[in-house]
Amino acid sequence: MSKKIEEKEGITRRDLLGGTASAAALAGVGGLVAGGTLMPKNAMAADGSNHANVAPGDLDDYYGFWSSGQAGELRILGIPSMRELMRVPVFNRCSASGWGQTNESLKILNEGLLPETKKFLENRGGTWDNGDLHHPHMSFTDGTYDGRYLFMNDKANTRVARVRCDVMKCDKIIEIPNASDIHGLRPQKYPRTGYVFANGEHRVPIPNDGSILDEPEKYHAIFTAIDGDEMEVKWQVMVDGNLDNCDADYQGLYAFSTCYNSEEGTNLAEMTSSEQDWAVVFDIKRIEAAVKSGDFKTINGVPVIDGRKGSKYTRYIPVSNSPHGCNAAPDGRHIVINGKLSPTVSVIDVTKLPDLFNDKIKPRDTIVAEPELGLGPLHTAFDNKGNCYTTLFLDSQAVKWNLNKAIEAYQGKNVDPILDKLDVHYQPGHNHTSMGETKEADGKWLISLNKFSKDRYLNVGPSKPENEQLIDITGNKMKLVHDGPTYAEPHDCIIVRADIVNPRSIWDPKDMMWDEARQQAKKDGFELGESKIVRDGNKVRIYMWSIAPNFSMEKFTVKQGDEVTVYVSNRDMIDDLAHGFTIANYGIAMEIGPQQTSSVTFTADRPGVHWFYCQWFCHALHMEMRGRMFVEPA
Ligand code: K7E
Ligand code: CUA
Repeated sequence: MSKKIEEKEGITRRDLLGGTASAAALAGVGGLVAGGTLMPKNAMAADGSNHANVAPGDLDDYYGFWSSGQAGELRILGIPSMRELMRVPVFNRCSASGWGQTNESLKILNEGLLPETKKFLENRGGTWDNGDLHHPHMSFTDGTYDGRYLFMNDKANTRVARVRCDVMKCDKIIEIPNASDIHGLRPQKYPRTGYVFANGEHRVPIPNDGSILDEPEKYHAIFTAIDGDEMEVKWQVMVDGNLDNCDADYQGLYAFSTCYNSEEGTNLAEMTSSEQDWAVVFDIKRIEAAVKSGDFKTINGVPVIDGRKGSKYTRYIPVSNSPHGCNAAPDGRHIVINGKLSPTVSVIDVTKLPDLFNDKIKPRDTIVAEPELGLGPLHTAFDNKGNCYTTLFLDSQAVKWNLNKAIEAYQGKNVDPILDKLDVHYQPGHNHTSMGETKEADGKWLISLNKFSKDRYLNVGPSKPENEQLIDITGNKMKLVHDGPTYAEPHDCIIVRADIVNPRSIWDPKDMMWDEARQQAKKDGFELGESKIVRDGNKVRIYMWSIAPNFSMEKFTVKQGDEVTVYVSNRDMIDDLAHGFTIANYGIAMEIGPQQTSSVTFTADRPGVHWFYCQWFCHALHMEMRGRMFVEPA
């Protein structure tokens, strides 16, 4: 702890705030409260060590954006409190918000699917309702987060999604053609996003039409560049081996992917048989030139460039068997490739890549450090002092090491790059530091996302939560300050300074999210937000509004067999005043945030009286906020 901070130690946060939570008062202490450099006395654990207490009413310093793995959603946490703030449905079906049922969400979920997938889903409800979300990353401008979008992958159904940071809702999902099972995903850091790079992990035959099984040489892995503004695939590169994780440099010139299974095997023994796999480097400028000059094959409407060995568009840098994480250091120069089956990480120097692509040096000449860190290195995070933090899956540890010392050791100097090791509980996968994947890495907090919690919590049965640990990295030694259980299975997260993220509090009633509803109302002769019933053959459109605690209709009548669309426009303008619309015994439920319009379409095939009610608590008379749908028997 620095002297300056010790001088401040006698002051509690409550003293500073005069008993109320106020951002202005916090700003008045020169930011010392932020990020754990000054821990107020009332936030001290019994043993005197820091813990990451954020008092009731106080706001966190960072947003954490969390994946949820096979749960399919994005989660938002406050850091350092680790309070879960929100769940944003993306690839999952959400009962609370109606995601996967409202017309607005179904449009987003379905319009970006490939024709053959749409066909496949025809007899399966028409939409995917599962996904495997591993890697959430924010859009960048000039090497740091810009607060526009979050991008994320779906490993289960080969998709990439985007979440708008102004409302924290998913607005685009696309299925990636030619690739199979999108895993690694990173946005371009410079000059901006720009591209979103996505790895197709599993190798499949192209075309995958059932004519090929046991001819692995006809299987391919595909690296994809998506335009993050348009959410369109711009180009793809076919590579040898498979693709695992990826990252981009800080110059906008290269992208990197780890490859396990350079053997191109189809079973475990084959996939791990050779001593070395590789990292693939993609030369973005050369690839863009190839797209312009036509040096590609169009497959399923996308330019696919041949980046297999010997291609001028890629280079393969040999590293030890089965590397996993791929992390660009905030120094803008080094890329850390994490060994997984090897106890080492390999550090690539991006300034050597032009020579590599011009064949002046050998692939291994780009490696400038290869420290041995411990067993099972999976992912690496960074602070602002040239230090790296790597998860050791098998050792159940976080290891802190110095990049420059590792480079010196590789040059033959007798220095030990390892600075500290900390036990984590247990088996960490990803880790992440505050702002650590940007040039504004600030060295305050490290999160270790541990795959097992075992004995850390009350036993909840054979299914146990994962355990995510918050580690203070402001000192020389890492200090564990918080355990946080999470449900299946956050692979990855990012920690973003709160000032970068500025969502709206209520919707813009003109938002494009429900533009189809707006256009339909116009066709029906009025403005969305009015209360009307429109019959159009056997199609009935019910337009209603809600203002707490009322729906604009106490009842409406349709005929059995009608196709009914209910549009609800929430006309409340009050912060946090969401309504819901549930039709009992019809399986219908959706959320309508302040100034939002949501709609749902269903067949009224059950006659009788069906209460509809508001299921988001909104008013003292919330229970009374209801009405009847009467379905006349045919
Ligand atoms: Cu779990 Cu990033 Cu999918 Cu490593 S990946 S752990
Ligand atoms: Cu409206 Cu509850």
